[in-house]
Amino acid sequence: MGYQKVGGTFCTCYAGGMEFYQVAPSLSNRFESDPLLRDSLQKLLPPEVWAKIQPHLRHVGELAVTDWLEWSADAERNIPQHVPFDPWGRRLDEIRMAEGWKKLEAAAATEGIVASAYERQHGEFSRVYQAALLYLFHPSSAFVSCPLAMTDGAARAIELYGDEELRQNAFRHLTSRDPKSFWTSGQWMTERTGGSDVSETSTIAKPAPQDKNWSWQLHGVKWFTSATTSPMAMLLARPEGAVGGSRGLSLYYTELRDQEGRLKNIEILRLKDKLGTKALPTAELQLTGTPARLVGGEGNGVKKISSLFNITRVYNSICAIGHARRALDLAWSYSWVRKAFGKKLVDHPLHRETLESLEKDFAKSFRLTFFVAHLLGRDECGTASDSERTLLRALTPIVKLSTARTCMSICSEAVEVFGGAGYIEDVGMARLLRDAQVFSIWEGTTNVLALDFLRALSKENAGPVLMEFLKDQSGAVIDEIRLILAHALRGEQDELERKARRLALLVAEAVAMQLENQEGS
Ligand code: MFK
Repeated sequence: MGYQKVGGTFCTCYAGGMEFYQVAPSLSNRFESDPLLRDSLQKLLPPEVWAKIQPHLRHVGELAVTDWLEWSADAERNIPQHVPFDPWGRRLDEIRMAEGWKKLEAAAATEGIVASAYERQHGEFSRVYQAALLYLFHPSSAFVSCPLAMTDGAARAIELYGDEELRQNAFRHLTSRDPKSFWTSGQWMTERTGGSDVSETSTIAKPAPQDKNWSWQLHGVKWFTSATTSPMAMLLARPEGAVGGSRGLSLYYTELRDQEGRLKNIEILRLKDKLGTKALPTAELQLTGTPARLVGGEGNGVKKISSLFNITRVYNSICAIGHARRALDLAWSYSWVRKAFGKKLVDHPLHRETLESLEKDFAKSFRLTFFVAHLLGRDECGTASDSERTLLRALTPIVKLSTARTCMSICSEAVEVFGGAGYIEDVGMARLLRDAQVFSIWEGTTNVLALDFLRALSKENAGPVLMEFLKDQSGAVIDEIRLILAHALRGEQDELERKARRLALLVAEAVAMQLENQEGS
């Protein structure tokens, strides 16, 4: 990795026959040096909550540029290895993980990245506190943030749909601060038939009434399963004989390994060779009678698992802004040390203007994300009004899709700030860019989420609530939103769908402007 906490050198080149070394960019405690984070938290939180959480955020900000940076570099260097067989031909299916990865998972438990949301020590502000923790943790986590997202989503699904046994057992593991008892969870939705169109799921659940605890057995192939090293997973399958389409699907819970650590009727077909997120073990799995329990009764599986993926979509947004923040921090730091045309990059008006314009895009994403995190906290603590619940439903796909796009564009610009060095692997910027691409794919692509926003408009009647929230807005953005929404009023569904992506991005822009105005007033 070409950056560290304190400055150093990272590249040799020659100028005018004289050898010289470029100076590496450096990172500092983000909590200390992030005025947007500090100001936003100060405005969002009651003074006593703000005072209480500061020492922890400072501590986490420090870990993110010291130990966690080192451990994530280790996890990126030593990517997961699949060992399918033992030397004597027996099926083993071990996934070997780096020490750095294991330490990061343990640290996530200790710092309460998931637990903080469920302890609800700060009431409706607990999700804001958690968002700040995750924002600081993610960029130095080698994507341990991904299993954490699914862990949190699984905890929420169990909270809403789980029986007493799941609440007493799995839920406690998922929300534990003790690394020894902390469990991460997988979320297995994607199949060969598609990642977006989940209704095509072909995994079958067969009844196994002889086993009271595990009264179903699963058969099928799960094509992408992130975090395959997790002890448990939530997944969709179709009970034998159930109707087709998404209504016939049910939500299941499984624990992957037996007491001896052997997989329970699961074969790991292979680890995926991905564009980025290389430290994260993403596998293709064959389920060969995997024991499972039904969660929340039969049917309506997509509806039930949406309680999980609406959480992972918020995580995706928080991690996307954390990721973009890291790219910007490195770009600024490099601009302060790199000289060209006789002065530092930062002293070139055009260069500075470029970075400042990226900061503006970043700030919009940041405000939108923390606003949604607060809405989520209010919803979970029962303090949200009906309108706020509708706003949360409508803005979850909006924040997810818009932060992903902003993150990708900021990371691309940040690579360019480094010039040729940005294109070189060991500098670390290339990896940031590759990883950024995942945010627009995980948990629903831009278009799928734009259509989910339309679903919120039609099923939850979110349009009037949104327009009420934006009632003070004037200008081109809100005018265009009104024009597109008029297609819905006229029942022009095809035209509405054709413009859904444009609409979603405009809504993100309008809400961010609204939040900025509210902060300023
Ligand atoms: C660092 C951050 C890490 C983040 C985690 C990374 C993990 C990555 C792993 C993955 O990427 S897993 C794969 C993720 N896959 C997706 O997110 C699926 C994307 N596709 C969709 O979201 C589709 O829109 C969807 C599968 C939901 C379409 O399903 P259907 O069944 O064809 O849609 P339908 O019939 O409209 O909805 C069924 C029910 O669910 C309806 O309720 P009712 O039964 O009451 O009518 C919908 O209202 C409800 N529903 C759908 N989406 C919802 C929702 N309810 C609430 N919120 C939503 N978002």
